[in-house]
Amino acid sequence: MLLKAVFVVLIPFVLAADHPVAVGENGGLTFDPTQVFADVGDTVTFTFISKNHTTTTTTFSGAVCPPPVGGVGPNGWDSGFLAVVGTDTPQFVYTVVDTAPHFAACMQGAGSHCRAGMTFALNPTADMTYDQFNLNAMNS
Ligand SMILES: *[C@@H]1O[C@H](CO)[C@@H](O)[C@H](O)[C@H]1NC(C)=O
Ligand SMILES: [Cu+2]
Repeated sequence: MLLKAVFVVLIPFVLAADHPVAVGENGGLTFDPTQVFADVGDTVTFTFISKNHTTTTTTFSGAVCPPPVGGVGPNGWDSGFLAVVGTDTPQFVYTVVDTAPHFAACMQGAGSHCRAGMTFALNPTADMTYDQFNLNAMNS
C-alpha cells in the first residue's frame, strides 16, 4: 500500500528591497546616496544620470584609485563605462550576495573621478567606514 503524504511547505514571505543610487546627479562626480545598507537578496540599482561613469569595486585602502577593470572581489562588480546619450539614463543592477562590506568608485579619467571623491560603499562597517574609504580614495 502506498501512503502518500502531502507536505504543505510554508515559504517565508520575504520581500527583497531595491536600493536606488543616482550616479552623476547635477553633472557632479557623485553617488547619491554614498552608502547603502542592504540584505542578501536585495538589489542596488545604479542609474547613470550624466556624462560617462562606472561603478566598480576597489580596495578599501592602498591603491584605491582607479578601481581595476572587472572590480575587486570576491562578489565585486563592474558596470563598465555607462554614458548618458540623449535622454537615455542607463542602469546597472547589482544583487547583494553576501554581507561583507564592498567599496566602489568610478574608474573614469584614470582615477581622477575616484580621487575627486566619486566613491560608494555597500554595507560599510564601524571599522571600515564610508568616510575613511573616501579619504583613502582621495589620498590614493
Ligand atoms: C566613456 O569613457 C570611456 C573611457 O574614457 C571611453 O572609452 C568611451 O568611449 C566613453 N564613451 C562615450 C560614449 O563617450
Ligand atoms: Cu565618473
